[in-house]
Amino acid sequence: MDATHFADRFTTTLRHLRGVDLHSASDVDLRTALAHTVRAELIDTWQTTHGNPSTTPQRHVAYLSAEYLLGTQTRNALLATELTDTAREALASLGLSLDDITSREVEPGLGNGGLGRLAACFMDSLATLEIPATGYGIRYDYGIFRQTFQDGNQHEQPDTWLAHGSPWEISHPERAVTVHLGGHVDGDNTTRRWVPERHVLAIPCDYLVPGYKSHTVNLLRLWSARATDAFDLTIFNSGDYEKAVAARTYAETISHVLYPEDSTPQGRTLRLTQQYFFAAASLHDLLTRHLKAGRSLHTLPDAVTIQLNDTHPVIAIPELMRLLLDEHGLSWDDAWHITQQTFNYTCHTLLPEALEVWPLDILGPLLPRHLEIIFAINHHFLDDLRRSGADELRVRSMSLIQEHPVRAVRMAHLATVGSRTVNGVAELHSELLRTSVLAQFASYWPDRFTNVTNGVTPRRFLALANPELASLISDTLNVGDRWLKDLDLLRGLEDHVDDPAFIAAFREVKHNNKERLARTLANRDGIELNTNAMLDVMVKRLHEYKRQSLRILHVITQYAKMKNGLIDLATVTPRTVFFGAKAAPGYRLAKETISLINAVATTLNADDEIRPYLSIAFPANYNVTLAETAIPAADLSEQISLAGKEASGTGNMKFALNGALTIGTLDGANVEIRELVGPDNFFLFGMTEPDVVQRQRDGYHPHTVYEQSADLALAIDTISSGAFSPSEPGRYESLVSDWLWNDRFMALADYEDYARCQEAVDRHYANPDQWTRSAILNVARTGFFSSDRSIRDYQTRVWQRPTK
Ligand code: GL2
Repeated sequence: MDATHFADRFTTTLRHLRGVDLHSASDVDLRTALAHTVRAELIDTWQTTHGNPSTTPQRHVAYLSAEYLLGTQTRNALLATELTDTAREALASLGLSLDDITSREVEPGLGNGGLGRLAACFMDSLATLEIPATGYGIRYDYGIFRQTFQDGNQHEQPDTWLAHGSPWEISHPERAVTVHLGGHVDGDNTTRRWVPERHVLAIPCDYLVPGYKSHTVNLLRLWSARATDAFDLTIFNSGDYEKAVAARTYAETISHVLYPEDSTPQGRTLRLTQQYFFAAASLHDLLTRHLKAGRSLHTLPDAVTIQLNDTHPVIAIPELMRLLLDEHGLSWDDAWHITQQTFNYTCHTLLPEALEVWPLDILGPLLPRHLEIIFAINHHFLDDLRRSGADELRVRSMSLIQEHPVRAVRMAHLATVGSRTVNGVAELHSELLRTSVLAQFASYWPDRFTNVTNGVTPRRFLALANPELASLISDTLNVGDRWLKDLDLLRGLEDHVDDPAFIAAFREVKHNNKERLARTLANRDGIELNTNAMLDVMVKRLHEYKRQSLRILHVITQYAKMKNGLIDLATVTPRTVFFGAKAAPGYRLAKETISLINAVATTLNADDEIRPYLSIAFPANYNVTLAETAIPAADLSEQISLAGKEASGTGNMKFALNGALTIGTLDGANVEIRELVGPDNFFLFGMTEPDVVQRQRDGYHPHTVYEQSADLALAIDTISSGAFSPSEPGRYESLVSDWLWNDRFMALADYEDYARCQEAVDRHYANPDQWTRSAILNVARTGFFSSDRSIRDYQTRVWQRPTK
């Protein structure tokens, strides 16, 4: 399609779809028409990919995830279809700017953080690698809350991403699927029948997922909940209007809002309802398609592999059993064989509180038949276990049911028992799964466990986010943009690491990216960014284990020393410390940390003497869109979680690929980043995971650490003195006393080594050639972290066809 043709289609779409012409079009009209114009291009390819499943020889991948953190769609679709220049030219010919129109696009924030963003990267890679796949999830009416700061405190506003419609969505109310809930189970010992009490409709809302320059467009099918007419009518006819409305409200609440807890879920009935709602609708979809293609249910594992993204969709395992047993009349053994060969489970955490358990008194009333099936699965499993010689202690600890503090289903155990393969998301994490969290399962089924290290899509996080670096790479490697599909080609940049012209160009790109970020922050937040300072970035959800506290404590020490004349300002490497972080609304310590960071920011940034050397930028509402501008501008990437707690991290990969150096612990994928970029190009500090275990065993006393470190004490005492909260000196007492007497994630224990390491960062940065060299090597050596590689690993380690 050429620019004239594009312009023509665009204006026609404006007229026919929005009923406006160019002169009367609003921002929303322009954005919607542009999206539809590009979307039309994807539809034909999509229909060949998904038209007729029986002619598809490849096994279909179904990715089940409660979260997809997609980011904006239009620029990505233009990139994938190679229409960016055409669109730009076409719009310019109409007096419009592509960048203006796309910059106002609203991102669907249907996820909390890394787990949801990973799902989005995987969808991109599946399509790019031409693997037929469907992503299934929930179309939340409200995604992750919009964060604002009032007096430095986080406030949550509803995320109204659908306010002006969703032009990338194709919704099919006529293809709704009914999902049942509640009720009881009838029957005798041989035939059991679920008599549900409530029914809701699941409406498929489809998003097209284009592969980059590929022949595949995949589908992301998000389910939206609606009340069934039948349900409403019965009540309505009985004359109880209020009750009819209540029924509708109940149904629609299911897909209303994303739970904003990252890594620490709360066991609420509505959350389990959400999980079952999308798992059941998705399985219905998959089975219908399978049967329509004339296939037998016994061949399901040959045709489809279902990847469970964490435990959120694990209720799909007993649901498939129920369908096979109760609806299709299969025997237990056959149903179990099919189920167990179809599912795979990815675990994304090590925190015990993040491993979901569902109390029987929540699960039972909502899904009575599923609870029976779970008990039966457990019965068979524990019998086998006993037969293999396991003692009762072992049987109890591996059981799918926990007895204390309340009887509950352990979803990670159910997932492990019901899946063919279980994987962790980085080498260290998979190892810790095998040796600690799921150790007994790993020794019982050693072959079931594997690792697939996470990855990120270079299309969004290099080509779109960092166009200047992308074109420098293309010019330097002389392979066009082939590297975008084969990220190992970045290795070729190593040949240019001593080339003065390349070094200068690389440095200029970084500087331009800082200028771009400065413009964004000025417009978006009224924040002034010093583009001549080192940009030191910590962006991720706010959680104690990630240790934003460690970062801010060190900033405070530096500030206090500068104020007290303990640091000669003339020797200081100027830094801007950039934070982006949302806290779960009910997470008190996390919210206090946000407040403290803002208070320190206010003090530092108002201090004319200090500000040129040390300042803080903390824009509210960090999201994918802001990440795309912040990451390319970063010099230093803060990945400072307590070793053994961050399963992988994926921000760490995005920074390295964009030429930031990491200061980090040996945690998650940091370990692999450091191995690849080399120890000279990575700033390592802190305890290792075995150190952490040992230290905890020996008894950890943070107060003693405080007494023994003058610098740490300076930071904490400065806070306690009220320096950042003059009107309320005791404002941060709860944080301080938690550090001194609890410090579950041992920020204090790693403080001294972190401070030492930050000095090494300063020395390295003081030599720009040395720093740029390290930055280039970070880009050159991290091609491994393309999500294309992760998906290929899933293909070879997880998704091979089962052997009979
Ligand atoms: C997470 C992990 O915490 C994070 O380390 C990992 O990179 C991602 C993706 O695998 O998954 N687990 C989790 O529950 N959330 C994550 O981000 N929310």
